[in-house]
Amino acid sequence: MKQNRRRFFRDTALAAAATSLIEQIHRGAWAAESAPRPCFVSTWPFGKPANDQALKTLTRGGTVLDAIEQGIHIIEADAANTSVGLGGTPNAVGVVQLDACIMDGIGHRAGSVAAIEDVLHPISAARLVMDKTKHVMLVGSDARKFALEHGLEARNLLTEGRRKAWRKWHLEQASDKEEQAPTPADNHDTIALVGVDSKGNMAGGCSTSGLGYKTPGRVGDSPILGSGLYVDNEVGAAGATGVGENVMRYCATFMIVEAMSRGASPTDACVQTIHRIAKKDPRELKDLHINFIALDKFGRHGAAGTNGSFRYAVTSVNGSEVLKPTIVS
Ligand code: SD4
Repeated sequence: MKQNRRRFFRDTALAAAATSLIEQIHRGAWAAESAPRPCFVSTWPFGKPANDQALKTLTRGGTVLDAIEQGIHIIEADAANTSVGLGGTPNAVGVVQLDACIMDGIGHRAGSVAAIEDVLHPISAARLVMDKTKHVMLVGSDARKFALEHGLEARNLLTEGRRKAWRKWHLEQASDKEEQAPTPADNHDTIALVGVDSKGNMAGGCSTSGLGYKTPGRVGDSPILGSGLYVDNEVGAAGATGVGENVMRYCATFMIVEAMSRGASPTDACVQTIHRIAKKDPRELKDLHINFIALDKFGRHGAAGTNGSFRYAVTSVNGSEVLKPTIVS
């Protein structure tokens, strides 16, 4: 009898230990020691200076949310990038219309603006929506009015270079020439930036002028929570770049974070999501133009995309680097 009881306790203890081990593996807890925190991950090589700024902001005492906002400012103010903020590619009638969102893991808060014009920092407009209103999303001229009333800088974002390129495209449209709109592969460079601080708190942001020469009023995935960006403070965060229509119909970043919550590594979560989308979508993989970054609570990162040219930037105390993601083809 005594022996049976002893065996029972021993077996129960063993089972509990095994369950806890499996849970820890699933939660990625084993990676916690090897992945440095804080860590910032962003889309494309141009995300590197945004990551660097984010880390600097955090080091100087800002929150991970401040770090995301200030990191994205760098790209929004850089006219060299033709798909974000200043110097962004206009829509079909030559107007730069921007989309952005921000998410704070703490409190699961979010703010978003869509089809906003003449505001240099749409990411800050999104943050103001989050911080100063009871709402999550403002759009169009009212979003612009709100942003300017709250002190954001008004700016003509259409640079001469972008205006000329648009004019050329516009004239080609009007003539009998074959359509010369930029192909999806060369006209999307959204910044999605996600980060985790040393305590495991997470935030993310996304900012873009969207697909070049889009129909006026068109809103892409970037300001849509769960599509262009998603953050779950208990699990991780993910961001997207590519053809928004092929992201937002699937709530792709939500899907990625959910996959991580079930134990997938960040890269596997991105790859699984691409396969899941591809299974449903009539397009071929190479025509989907969907690319994702992911970061979990433990500082592990990963990415996958269908564009062979997709790259992502990672920054931690160990330095900044541009990495090749898993290309799904
Ligand atoms: C959009 N997803 O508006 C954005 C464009 C983009 O990299 O990602 N560009 O569809």
